[in-house]
Amino acid sequence: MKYLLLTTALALTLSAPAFAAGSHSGEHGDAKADDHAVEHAAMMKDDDHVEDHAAMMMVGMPGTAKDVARTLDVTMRETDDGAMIFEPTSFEFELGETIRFKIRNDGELEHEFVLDTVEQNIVHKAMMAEYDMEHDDPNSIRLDAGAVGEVIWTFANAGTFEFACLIPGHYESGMHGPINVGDHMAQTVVEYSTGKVKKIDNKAGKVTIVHVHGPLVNLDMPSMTMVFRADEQIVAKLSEGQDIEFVADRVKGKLTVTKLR
Ligand SMILES: [Cu+2]
Repeated sequence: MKYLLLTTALALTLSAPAFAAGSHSGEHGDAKADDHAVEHAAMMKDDDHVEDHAAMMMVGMPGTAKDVARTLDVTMRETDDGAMIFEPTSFEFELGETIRFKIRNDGELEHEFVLDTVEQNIVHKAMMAEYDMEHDDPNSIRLDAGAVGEVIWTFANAGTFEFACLIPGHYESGMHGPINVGDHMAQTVVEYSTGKVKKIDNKAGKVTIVHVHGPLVNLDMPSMTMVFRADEQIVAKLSEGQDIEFVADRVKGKLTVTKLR
């Protein structure tokens, strides 16, 4: 055990030769000094971790007012049948979006609004059950009955997160909901399908495209040979045999090429 601690201390200190020299003659005393070195190193590491945690979390980071893209009203209250709820019950955001949550406690009890991962909410909930602690971090706000407040938050990571009230018993009574942060840029990229122009019918404004590949996500169709409508401007850019990247959509009920690149 002592040897293990000594090894760790050596790895962390610049005065390694001095420790190594002393360890033969006065093993006991040196080992104690090393214990301190290790403890101190561990404490320093914890402090750093806390600072990182405050600035950037999985759920994102504190936002600034000038970046706010949307302001959303959130209410917290108890219901007649004994539940405790947030309204709305879920959120959808785009990656990088900064949201101003205007939160109102319409209930008769104290409530809080905390943004975090599901896992971290579980951890903090357990801590609150044990210590009756009160959070005061940028990702949360606690409000007395009738009070209003706001949290400005930037959702910097894609994924599924959670808003919750971690006051003992409240989460279990219904005070939590999912936050989905999507990667909109990725969706824009996959919108385009590829294919080869087989036939153009100028008069009818029709284009036959073969080897249609890619998602055509908005139409939910597999790749195949398909006939599309296209307006004059689109048709003018097409020639038979041409490989194209395009977006198709339903226009007046007909599959229509709406974008080319
Ligand atoms: Cu609550």
